[in-house]
Amino acid sequence: MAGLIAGAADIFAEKLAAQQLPAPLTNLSIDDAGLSRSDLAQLFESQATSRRLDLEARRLGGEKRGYYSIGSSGHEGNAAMARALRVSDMAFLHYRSGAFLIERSRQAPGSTPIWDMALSFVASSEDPISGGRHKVLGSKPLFIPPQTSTIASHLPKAVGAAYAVSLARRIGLEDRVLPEDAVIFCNFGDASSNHSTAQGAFNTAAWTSFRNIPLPLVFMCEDNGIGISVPTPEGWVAANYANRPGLVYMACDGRDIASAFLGAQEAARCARLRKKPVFLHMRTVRLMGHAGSDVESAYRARAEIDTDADQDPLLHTARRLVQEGGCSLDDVSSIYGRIADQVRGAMENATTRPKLTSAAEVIAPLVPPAKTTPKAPAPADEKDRATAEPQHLSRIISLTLAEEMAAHKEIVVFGEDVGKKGGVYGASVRLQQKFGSGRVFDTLLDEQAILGMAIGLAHNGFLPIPEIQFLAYVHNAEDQIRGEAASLSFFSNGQYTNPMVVRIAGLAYQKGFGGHFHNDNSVSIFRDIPGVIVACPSSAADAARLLRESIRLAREESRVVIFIEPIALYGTKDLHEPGDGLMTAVLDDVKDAAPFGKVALEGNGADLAIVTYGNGAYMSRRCAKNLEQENIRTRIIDLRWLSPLPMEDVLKGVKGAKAVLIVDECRRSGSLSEEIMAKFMEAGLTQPVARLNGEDTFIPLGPAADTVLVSEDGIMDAARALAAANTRTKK
Ligand SMILES: Cc1ncc(C[n+]2csc(CCOP(=O)(O)OP(=O)(O)O)c2C)c(N)n1
Ligand SMILES: [Mg+2]
Repeated sequence: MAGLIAGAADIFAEKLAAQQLPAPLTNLSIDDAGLSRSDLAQLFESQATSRRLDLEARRLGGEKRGYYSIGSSGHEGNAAMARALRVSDMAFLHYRSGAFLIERSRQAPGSTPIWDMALSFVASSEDPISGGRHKVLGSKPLFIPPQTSTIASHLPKAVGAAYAVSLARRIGLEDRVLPEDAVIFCNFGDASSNHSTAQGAFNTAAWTSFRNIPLPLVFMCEDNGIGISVPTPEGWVAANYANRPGLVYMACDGRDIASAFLGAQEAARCARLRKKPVFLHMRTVRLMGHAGSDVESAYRARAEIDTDADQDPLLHTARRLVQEGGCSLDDVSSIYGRIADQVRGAMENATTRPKLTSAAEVIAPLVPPAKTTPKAPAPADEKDRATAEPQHLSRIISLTLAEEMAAHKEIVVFGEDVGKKGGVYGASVRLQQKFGSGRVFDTLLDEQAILGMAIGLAHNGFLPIPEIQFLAYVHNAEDQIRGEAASLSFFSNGQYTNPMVVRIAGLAYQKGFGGHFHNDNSVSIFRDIPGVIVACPSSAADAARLLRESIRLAREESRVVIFIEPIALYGTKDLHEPGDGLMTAVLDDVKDAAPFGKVALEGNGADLAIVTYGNGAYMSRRCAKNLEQENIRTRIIDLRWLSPLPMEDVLKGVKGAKAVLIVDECRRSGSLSEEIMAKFMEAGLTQPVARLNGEDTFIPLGPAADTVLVSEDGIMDAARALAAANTRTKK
């Protein structure tokens, strides 16, 4: 035994050798839990394998041949949950779930969990889940999408996935990923249960269940009593969840495999058969500190650390193997020794495997691989008369959504007030009447829940089109896009994707509601998220074209698209004169889509190219007419795509123009005009360039708003100044 503990202290092995097995925690037998001797032996193997992987990861970390490691030691009771669930019960895992993953792999013949995890721990490009990008617990054949390290951020999508299981059944979705009777599983720590993201997910699940909507979901809180160095108040978790309306509370002891398996089975059964969300509270211990670099003795008393070590779940399973499993202590020791050798061999081998070596390789899965067989559109539904008449932007959006929903049965639209009311601006009007409350539904008031719902739905083959009511309100839920939706393809090397089109009403110039929160003019939070596409239409016709292309990008290329709808243009009908109707469109006449990465070029004036989007494009069009009367001939380059910026097309568009004006309605700092300016510099643009932006401020109420926003007067002045400078240079 001594040989196998070299490098990192193996307290389990030491205690086993010293025959220090703990007293039973319960009077349950393995028979009571429905476990056979061979079940017990297999569970022990999974637990022991996970433990040895932790120890080896630490050893390699210490030798600078591996990386920061956060282990599963003390939490190996979660193997019982893996055994109680089916492999197709999608699992969103806490980082201490090594034993769960190993145990689950028994249900997928041919799995090689030790080798796979070893490759992941040493960041080899052969790691089958992340391709060497991150140490994550995940697997495509095991239905385990990889999770990020942000605690609790996987809970909203678990709720969404559970909702997606029952919704797929209700509306008869054909191409679903998960079986009809699947359960969704997620686990997390005791400290994480306090996070607002977790609280939001519990509340969403409870709210859903309270309304008698089936939600086959198990939340498992693995309570080791501490979060890094901060103890969770004794009894807090039970007190908090034992009596929540809509949540079924159960408890078990993860240190004792019989108790853990009983609890796991009961929770799985309740979720699967009663379709109720369950909160399973599993007692665990944390062994070897929080993570590889953590010095636990700095904040925990020695006695406390030792007490936990005495209650090691491996020791409890070992005791059962001896008392009920027909093994001797020597048998247990030799099983453990064999596993230790196997894990060490795998880890050593893994260190010799290749790593990612170029930026191109690293970033490749930010754009997911194209689908091999995009689903064919269904035959078009009967036409809405409204498509034959001129419509303003918000109505065109609802009509385009209707067109797309009729063609693609997997599309679902949801958000705050999108159902009966049809959205606060009517952009989803009449969709619920047409497609039913399964495909168009009101959510509870929680943007994080809405976006988590979108991710979860996407995991079961839906194409979600969530609506965020106002741009200013996406910020408290931003991580669901930034940390979760956008990163999934990256961390799974393109194996998991969550395509969606997030519609967001935003930008300024709104005359109805005033003030900042309904006039938020910054989109910078989306523009730096790797892989995310941002689109913004500036007219009704373009809204149809851009929305079609955004939906295609999500459906066929699995992309995450943010679709910013300028609120101020929602109801705008006229461009130059009252009654000209130039901002409206007849949907039946707009047959095309706006190709991704291509700008809309209007006019070919040689004096000035105006690069703009959204409200800026609207104002620039109006100004172009007036400038023409002053002999300043313009062309307008409507970006359409705000991220990634279609710079190749922009550079083509400005060619031959004597000057360039960037009309960027967003506030200056972090604005896309900064990026355009930088790219103009890099491209060696020779024409004079100027830019207009909103001031770096929040938007005030009433006419004061005009003092801080780009205005038509401002555009006229800047255009004249550029033209005059050109005339002077010519002289
Ligand atoms: C949102 C967020 N904040 C902070 C952290 C840093 N962090 C990582 S683990 C952790 C403690 C989690 O404790 P608990 O939920 O009890 O899980 P345990 O590690 O005990 O299993 C913290 C604060 C994080 N990963 N995510
Ligand atoms: Mg904890």
